[in-house]
Amino acid sequence: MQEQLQHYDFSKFPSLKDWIVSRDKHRYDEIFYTLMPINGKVTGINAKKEMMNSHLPNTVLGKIWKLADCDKDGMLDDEEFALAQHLIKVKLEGFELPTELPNHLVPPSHRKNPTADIIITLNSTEFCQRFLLCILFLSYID
Ligand SMILES: [Ca+2]
Repeated sequence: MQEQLQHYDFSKFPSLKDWIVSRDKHRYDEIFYTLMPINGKVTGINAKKEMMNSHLPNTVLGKIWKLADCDKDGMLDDEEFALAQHLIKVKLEGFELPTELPNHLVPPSHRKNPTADIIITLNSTEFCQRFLLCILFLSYID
């Protein structure tokens, strides 16, 4: 158990570009749409019924709910729901839940700064080339 915990380092997963939950999201989406979402969101009651199928204790489910309901509106959209299911899976596999949702687990549509993706993916060589082109261009104008 202890060893498993060490292997499951939440911070190691690649950041913003790759939302780990998206790997299984198609499966979670299937469940999501059986819960009769309204305006793209399932109610707390419906989501909780589904979460209780995991047979995890209520205290754990409450914790998962808090982590998954990113905008704290008492409903889960498809991404929040997928995140909840992901956290349930993590817990069922014997890993501990994070006390706060690490950035890389935050659903893409709930991230505060979506442009960070672009900045990070802009590789440094490309940046240097553009920078040099700018200098060249400016020296032409002079
Ligand atoms: Ca929500």
